[in-house]
Amino acid sequence: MTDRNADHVVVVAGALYDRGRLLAARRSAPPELAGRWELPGGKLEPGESAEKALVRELREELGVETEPGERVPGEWPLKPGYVLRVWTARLLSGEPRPLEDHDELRWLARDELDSVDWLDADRPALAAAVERL
Ligand code: 9L3
Ligand code: MG
Repeated sequence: MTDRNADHVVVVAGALYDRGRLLAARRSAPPELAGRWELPGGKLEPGESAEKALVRELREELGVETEPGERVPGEWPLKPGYVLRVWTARLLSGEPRPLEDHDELRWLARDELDSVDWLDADRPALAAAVERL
């Protein structure tokens, strides 16, 4: 897979779960997204597979090792030219810390998923993802 697909930049994000809870991350940048919550992840680099990108992004942003599970069916539009794709991911080692681009992390139980202000694209992505956890 390449970094672009049908002329869209692909952003991969992880529905990272551990012991029945899902990790939500609060963005600290850019200013227009700061304070909103997301499934952590980022842009594919040229020539990188989506799963590799996801593992790399979660390592860079959270300092953890993860194992991608299945792709959550669907694709959600972001800003013009960008689309979001989501994978489930299992925590292998480490305790997530907000190392990059986030200022707070929260493990949410299923009945707490609505307790944070998700980014617009992440809301439907999350709904699709939780059915597969
Ligand atoms: N984005 C939206 N939801 C997400 C992620 C990981 C990213 N779950 C948006 C925010 C940025 C763009 O995608 O506009 C690129 O993300 P990043 O590389 O800044 O994390
Ligand atoms: Mg990111």
